[in-house]
Amino acid sequence: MKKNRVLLVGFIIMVTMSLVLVGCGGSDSNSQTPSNSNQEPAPTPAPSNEDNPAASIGEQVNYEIIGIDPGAGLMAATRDVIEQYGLSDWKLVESSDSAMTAALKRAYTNQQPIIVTGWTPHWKFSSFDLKYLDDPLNIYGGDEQIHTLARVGLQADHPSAYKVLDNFFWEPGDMADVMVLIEEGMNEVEAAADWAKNNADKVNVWIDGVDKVDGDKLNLAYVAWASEIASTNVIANALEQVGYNVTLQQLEAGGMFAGLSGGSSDAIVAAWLPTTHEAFYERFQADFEDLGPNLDGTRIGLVVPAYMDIDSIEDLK
Ligand code: PBE
Repeated sequence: MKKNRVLLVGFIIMVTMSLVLVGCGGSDSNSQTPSNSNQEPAPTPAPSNEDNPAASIGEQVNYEIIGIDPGAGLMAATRDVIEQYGLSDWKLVESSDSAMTAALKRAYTNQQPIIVTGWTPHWKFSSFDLKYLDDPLNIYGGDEQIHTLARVGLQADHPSAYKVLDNFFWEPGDMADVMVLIEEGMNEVEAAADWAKNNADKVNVWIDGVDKVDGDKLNLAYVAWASEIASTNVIANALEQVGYNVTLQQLEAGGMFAGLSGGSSDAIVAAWLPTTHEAFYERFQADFEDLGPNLDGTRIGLVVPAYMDIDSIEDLK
């Protein structure tokens, strides 16, 4: 009995001590809590806005750049920008021209920060006060031109179409006017017809002296970018004035070039050069004829509302 009692006492002492130890441990790990209980939850060591406005812009926009369709040259250039400027925290969100501009419109209406992949000509610059971020590494390239490309053999098969396409040239402001009509709700075919009617002097320069045809079929490929929707519908209108029966085929950027080189489309008026579509141009060069620029003075880059306190891609770091 005595031995058992000693064991029991010993056992009780052991249990008590271990409880005390656990209690100490518990109170130890909690010992910071009382003195901290009036403070905010652990702050992320974020630099203050004054010291580092760029970090704060990253946080404000969730380190997201709102992009467009993944095949666009602008997207390839932006992936390059993220790499070359060391923006590994940043994500390029794939969407489309219409989804990107919808996000831009929403942010702009609420005066919220947003960074998008943008280009000129585009109606968004008519509707919103926007600015390009400086690109000191010049990855987006400077001013560009939009070229008209025809499939090999178009001149022999459809000489009148070839002539009109070769003559096609207009100004960024013309293209923007068509884009604005469409953005304001006009159907794209009607917007092109409206512009062509009000700018008959310009259209006549492309079609005057070209032999008429009688419903010959032509296929033009384009991508669903506001700028290319405008230009492709306008040149289609001009070709229809000469008598062509024109079908427009909407494709991805790569498909547009591939279709041209495979001969399934007759022409495109949507090749942004020398930078944006350089890779496509080089890949398919043997299979199309470059009819030269139809527009001068385009630009691509990162675009933000003018109210944002940021000026350069370097500030995103
Ligand atoms: N864009 C509009 C195209 C060319 C025309 C700038 C979105 C691109 O990035 O491929």
